[in-house]
Amino acid sequence: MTKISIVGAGMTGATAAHWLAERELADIALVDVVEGMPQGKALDLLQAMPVIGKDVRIAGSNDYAVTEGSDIVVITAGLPRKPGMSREDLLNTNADIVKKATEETLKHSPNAIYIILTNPLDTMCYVTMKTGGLPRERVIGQAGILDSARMRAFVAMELGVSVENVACYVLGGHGDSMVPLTRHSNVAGVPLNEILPADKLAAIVDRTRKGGGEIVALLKQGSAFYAPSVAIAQMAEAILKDKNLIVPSSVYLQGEYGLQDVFFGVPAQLGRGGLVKVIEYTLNAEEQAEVQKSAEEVQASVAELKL
Ligand code: TXD
Repeated sequence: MTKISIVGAGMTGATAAHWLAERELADIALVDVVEGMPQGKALDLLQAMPVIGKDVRIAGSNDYAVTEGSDIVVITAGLPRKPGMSREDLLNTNADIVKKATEETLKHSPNAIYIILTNPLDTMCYVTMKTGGLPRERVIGQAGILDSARMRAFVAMELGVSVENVACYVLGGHGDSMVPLTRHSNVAGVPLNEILPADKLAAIVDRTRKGGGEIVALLKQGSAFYAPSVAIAQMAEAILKDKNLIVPSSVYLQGEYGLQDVFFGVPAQLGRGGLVKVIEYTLNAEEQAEVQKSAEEVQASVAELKL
């Protein structure tokens, strides 16, 4: 049976398990350091399966042995942002956690594909790839689906159209310097910059960039978890079903977009082997400059790492 393990059974990890179980994609294992918590959440979710009619085995443990034989490992373990805290503040604490999670899961699932969520996201992807000595195809960061979905939601609300008609593409690091592409984003094929007045569009771009912080400020403890975790489910489904789905993801660049040796949010085609292909848009000078600036922020964060 196909299996997905989730390290970190907190808000995003457990909610991802929920979305995944609903899709009946794979058996699920939850791992966390908090005693009893992954076991309790797994049992609770398992008991929901008869009601929704899904045959999914779900186990929770504080021991990595439960992850044995995973096709996909999702890492959400770490500390979330507190109000006023930047994603970079979390850097070294979370790097140690992600390093351990990578080492331990690889022992039990040497062929797993990794989906990373822990912040600072692009840097944590780098930690997993380096720690595991993994090829770039097997380490993919989740940020872009979320950032793009936020923008899609705002555009749909503004125009009063179905979210299904709105396609948005956000490139860049998962930080406030992310690059929402307004020329490429569209409503039923019409580019956003032709459909929305400049001030409305600028406001949507700004709200998208600060979308994570807006929720952190409202929640007062913890950060967003519904939208980030459904993004994990979409990525896992694309991989397991070999869909070749193109979604914005953080992947390791080797010259694409003029960038080297950095994890960065770009449209990525996902299939059974993980990353199949990076899709390159033609950017104008202004967009390329924004991409460069965002990449420099990610590179600075990696440079601060004590691996
Ligand atoms: O889009 C994105 N990439 C993001 C990322 C969207 C939302 C959240 N984002 C980041 O994911 C966030 O900034 C954090 O770095 C992670 C996890 O966020 P979440 O909201 O799920 O945090 P929780 O609820 O605190 O859950 C984290 C769990 C918690 O249960 C801890 O006990 C556990 O991680 N944890 C560990 N598990 C296993 N092993 C170790 N060492 C460990 N340390 C903490």
